[in-house]
Amino acid sequence: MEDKEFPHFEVAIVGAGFSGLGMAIRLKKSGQSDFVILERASDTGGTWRDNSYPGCACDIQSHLYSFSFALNPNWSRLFPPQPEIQAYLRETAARYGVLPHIHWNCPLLGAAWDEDEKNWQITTPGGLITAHVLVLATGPLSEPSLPGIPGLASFKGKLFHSAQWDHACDLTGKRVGVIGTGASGIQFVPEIQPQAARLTIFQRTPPWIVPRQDRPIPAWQRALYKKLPLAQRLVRLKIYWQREAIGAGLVYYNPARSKLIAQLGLNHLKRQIADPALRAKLTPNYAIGCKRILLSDDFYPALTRPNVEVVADRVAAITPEGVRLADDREIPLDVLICATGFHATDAPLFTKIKGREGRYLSEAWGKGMRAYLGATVSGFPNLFLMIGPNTGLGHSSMVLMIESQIKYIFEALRAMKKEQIKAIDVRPEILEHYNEWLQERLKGTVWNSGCKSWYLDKRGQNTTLWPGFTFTFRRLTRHFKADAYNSTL
Ligand code: NA7
Repeated sequence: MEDKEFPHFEVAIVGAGFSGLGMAIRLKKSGQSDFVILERASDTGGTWRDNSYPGCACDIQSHLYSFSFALNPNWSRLFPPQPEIQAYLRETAARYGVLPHIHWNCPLLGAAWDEDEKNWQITTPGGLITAHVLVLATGPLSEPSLPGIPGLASFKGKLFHSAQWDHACDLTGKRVGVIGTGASGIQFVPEIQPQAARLTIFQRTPPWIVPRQDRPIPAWQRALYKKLPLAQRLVRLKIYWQREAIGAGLVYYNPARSKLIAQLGLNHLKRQIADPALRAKLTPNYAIGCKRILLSDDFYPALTRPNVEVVADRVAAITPEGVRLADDREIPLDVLICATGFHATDAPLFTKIKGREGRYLSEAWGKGMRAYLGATVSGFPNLFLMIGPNTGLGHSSMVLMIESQIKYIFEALRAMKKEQIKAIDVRPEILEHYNEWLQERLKGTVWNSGCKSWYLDKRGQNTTLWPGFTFTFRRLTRHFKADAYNSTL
């Protein structure tokens, strides 16, 4: 196949969320314009576009949840609400001139490595394009996961996932069911509770919840940050180190210390829930931090309202009328909302990326996701992943990890250009060794302390989180490690 028949780009980035836009901005800032962004939707923002449920906000403080090169003095609250994050991303993309590079409504349907041409052949609804380098900036929280409960499809009422919120669905006076009490569920429950006639929360595992203590950022502070950006940088730095300190507690798991920290959550629960039976239902029985620690001041109070019931019994089936519990109790519903998370370790996209010798990413990851520095996979030349395996954080802003990856990928591209390298492919033994090191380090962390969470794949392997500080990852990714790769000139 002659690639000159098709539009060709030096770099194709898939996804216009935080990481894809950040990568594109880096290229643009260096004067490069031979790149395209393939975006499946019609707006920027990625997960911050899709998750538009009521009350959606980030649980990392605003000042740390932005690019280091584009601080935003206008954040209205300590924790940024979803519409502000989305607006920030849109404005930043526009400011740096990357919007014209975006092909909208253009999902990647498939990508195959062409060994002869040393290119990626990328199939889109608009036809084939080729790119020397493919960057998957699709994020781990982009494919909503519906629960595999029998009968889900038979439900006759309205059913939707929290990441695909049906804003046309008026919940006023309705019998509403919510499956899931993770980060998403606990944010929208207090928002919809006043509207619903009855609200039933189906909880499988109680989360650890600690006070959120969110508040508006006063106008004078915003004015100060605008006038004196250094002031905002100092606040950011303070938050950064506070969060790294929390990270130490998660990475170096110590059961005795963990029990002390858990007291924060138990006190919060005790303060907000007076009913001992409800409190017992909501008390977690695993180490704090093993699943993501949630921040909320209004979830527990919402559960005490007369129109709310927390059901901790197992859901046996979904029926056309509602939910049937394991003890045969039927709960009739008009609306069922699944706040059941994402395909973080088994995204359908993995079955669409075909590397050397016709091997799909899903096959290469048959025993679990792995990528050198979360970015490169053996047998997939010139492919870079952003927020790839084991780059997630349990304690701080993902933007920090994204910026480290941007730097690494940018350095790689620069080295390839300088040395006139056509293809780089991470050496299998390097990837193997790196992954062994990661898994060894993860053994001592709270995430591997015995609970089930989305951080673990179906084999129970932690393939999502970075077992350390953000500055360690930054140090490791500061320079492109050419020696770790087989290069084709
Ligand atoms: P999460 O954190 O993955 O939470 C999903 C919730 O849904 C959690 O309470 C799950 O219970 C529950 N769940 C999932 N599947 C089922 C089934 N089959 N039956 C009953 N309950 C189920 O997703 P979120 O969207 O809340 O948050 C995702 C991340 O986004 C979050 O961590 C932040 O980093 C941002 P479980 O605890 O597994 O028993």
